[in-house]
Amino acid sequence: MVYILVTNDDGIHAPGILALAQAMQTIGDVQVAAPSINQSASGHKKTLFHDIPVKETTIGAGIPALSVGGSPADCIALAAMGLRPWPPDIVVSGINRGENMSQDITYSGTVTAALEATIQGIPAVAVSFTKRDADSVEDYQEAARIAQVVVRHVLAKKLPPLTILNLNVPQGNVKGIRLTRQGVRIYLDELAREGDIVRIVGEPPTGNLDEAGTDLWAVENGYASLTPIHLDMTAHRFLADLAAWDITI
Ligand SMILES: [Mn+2]
Repeated sequence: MVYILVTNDDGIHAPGILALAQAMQTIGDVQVAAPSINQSASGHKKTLFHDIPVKETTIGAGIPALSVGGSPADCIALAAMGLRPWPPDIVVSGINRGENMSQDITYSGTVTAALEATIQGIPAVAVSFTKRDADSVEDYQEAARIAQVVVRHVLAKKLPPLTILNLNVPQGNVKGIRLTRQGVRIYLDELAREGDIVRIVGEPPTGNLDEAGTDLWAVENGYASLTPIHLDMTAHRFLADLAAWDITI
């Protein structure tokens, strides 16, 4: 029997994780380990030197779940250390409320939970849903259906070491799926200040939407975007140039 561990960064009470867990139940046994509160944009945080509250609970119709007072990556690390049955056949993270593309992936708890899984040797898929129109209804069903398709392929084919799949599904009628590379984001953050208190505000990020073949381009044009992500962050193309600097000590 296939066993799937589901996590997210929006928190254990978010609608996206319930839609994902229910979709994964059509494939195998499902357990959940997820943050107790919204941990969006927490990055690949490992909680060291602080207590982490954990609580056994359920979501939906009795899906066993661990609520974790820590980061998304903590959820996977703690699961691997014995707080969930281990190992799962796959870790699936999401469905995130909002897209995670390009440089977003270093901020995204949805993606970094998947990265933690591949560090632990488990294949992983991150799933995010683009809600492009603020007034429209959030419907995770199409993203959940597409996640099912991708997960079935991963279970059949496995993934190379330290490699995850990052799936982004646009709102509305999805035209198909495109294999993509990371595009280039443009962040529009602004500073709001009241005395000694500051806040990062501003419009949602945009990016180079015209460069064909990128994640940004695919979602902008109505396709689901599937990007393989590797944890080797070495700038391989720069190594030769760096060698030419002839640094000696
Ligand atoms: Mn989130």
